[in-house]
Amino acid sequence: MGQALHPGHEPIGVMGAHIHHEGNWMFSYRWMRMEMEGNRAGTDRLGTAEVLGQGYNVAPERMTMEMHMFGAMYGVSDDLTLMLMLPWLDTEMEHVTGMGGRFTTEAGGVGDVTFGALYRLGQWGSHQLHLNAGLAADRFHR
Ligand SMILES: [Cu+2]
Repeated sequence: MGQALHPGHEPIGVMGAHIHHEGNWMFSYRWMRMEMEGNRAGTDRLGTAEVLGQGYNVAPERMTMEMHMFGAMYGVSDDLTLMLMLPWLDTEMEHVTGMGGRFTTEAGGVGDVTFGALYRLGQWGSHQLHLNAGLAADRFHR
């Protein structure tokens, strides 16, 4: 764990909210699980029968997504920090068919790799302004 300029101030899900001193490395691992259920049309909830009644052969009922996020940060200088984020995703979705059958689909793999740079524009007392620029590489998508 590296020494950040303002350590421990941001919530765990917020990426790139701090910069590092020159020569400092930080490695992180975050785990996230998301569960979704049901269907909606706009803001209205739709039951499975209503979805199938609209002419669809299959209606999804439930989805679970797990994300393992690996991250690395490096302080090139006291003003410039580079970031790399590599997510691994596992998704499972349960479906019901118009004939009453059930099946589950699974998908997993590497998500979008993100390269980022944080540049400190200025610091006033305990406040600091920095620029967060990122580039996502989605070459893993088909
Ligand atoms: Cu860091």
